[in-house]
Amino acid sequence: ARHVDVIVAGLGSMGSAAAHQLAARGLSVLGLERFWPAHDQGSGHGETRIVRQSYFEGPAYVPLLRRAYEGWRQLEADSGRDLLTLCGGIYVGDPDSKIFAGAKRSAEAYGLAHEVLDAAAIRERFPAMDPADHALGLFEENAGYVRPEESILANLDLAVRHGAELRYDEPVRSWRSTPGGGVEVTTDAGTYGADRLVVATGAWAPGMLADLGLDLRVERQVVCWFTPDFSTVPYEAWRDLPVYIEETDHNRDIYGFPMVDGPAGGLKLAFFNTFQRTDPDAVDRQTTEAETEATRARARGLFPHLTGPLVKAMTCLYTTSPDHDFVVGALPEHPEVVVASVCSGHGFKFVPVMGEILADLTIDGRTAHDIALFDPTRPSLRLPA
Ligand code: PYC
Repeated sequence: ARHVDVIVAGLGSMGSAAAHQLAARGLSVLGLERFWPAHDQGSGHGETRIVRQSYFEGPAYVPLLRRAYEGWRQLEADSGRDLLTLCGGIYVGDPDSKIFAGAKRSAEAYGLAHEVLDAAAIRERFPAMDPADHALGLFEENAGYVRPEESILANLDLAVRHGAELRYDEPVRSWRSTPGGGVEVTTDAGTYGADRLVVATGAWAPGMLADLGLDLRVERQVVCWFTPDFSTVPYEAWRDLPVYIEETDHNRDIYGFPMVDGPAGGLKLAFFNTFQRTDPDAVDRQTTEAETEATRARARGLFPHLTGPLVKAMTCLYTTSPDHDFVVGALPEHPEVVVASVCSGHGFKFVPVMGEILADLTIDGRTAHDIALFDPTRPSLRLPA
């Protein structure tokens, strides 16, 4: 069988970055992708992804985010594409909410520039928004969004430019560790050998890792684009919004973006998580009116004038761990296999630094970045016996 230094399974958000970084460091790379470049079947589509640094999920992510921002600008320079727009971000909730208080904790721990706005100040600065009187917002100027499809294409182009071979429409059917310390990967087209395997198959990773007893879930999400009522709040107010996350009652957080594609493009927003477990091969990719109207009804708590027609809606998939932290690292049972694919719905903003980390782990078996939080051996990942 043909042999390469490293096979990257999955060429979406993380796999494209890994393939790029590994090829740039001189390894022979074979990338295998079940769909097409920058496809819309997984977790890397939908035109925009939030980037932010005052990270409510925990201060341990902040150093990685700082490095990721450098990486986004580097990727723009290397690829000649516009990827990152810093339009500001606001995280709204009660003073002791997970999202507001968590963002503040990270901002203070790392001295990140931020402002705390009360409800009246939020309304004044962002006239489309009408938060609850008791809510506070942490506004971070150094936040915004990236373009996911463009980012994936940038990494794929650069991977090829550095000599990677990328094969599409070729899902991995099986893999095994070989006695010599490498791996063998089988697809419908044949069997390939490699010294290392990077598993970046996103929603298909739990299936590839099914024997390892890890509690990994795939969840179906619904994302909507609505037309606001421009006669009450003018288009410019929607265009000039920051990215936003709002927490109100338990597990009904929403997030969204400014109108980035003109007045006809719609305001993109969604529930942060709909907690619908699914199978990536059997997921219902259609959305229903009940789902989109439930999203609108919740979002009108923050945007009362979001009353116009739905422009479009789509589904996407999260691959989630029980503690919602990522799973990144070599597998203890298979040290030649590096996993990169469980980002619990908040990974995209890390793409450039994740490419670096995956290349470090694959080549050196370790990285200077602190990824202790993502340890594949942590007890919270274990399925009950
Ligand atoms: O990471 O900001 C984020 C995010 C928003 C919705 C899902 N993830």
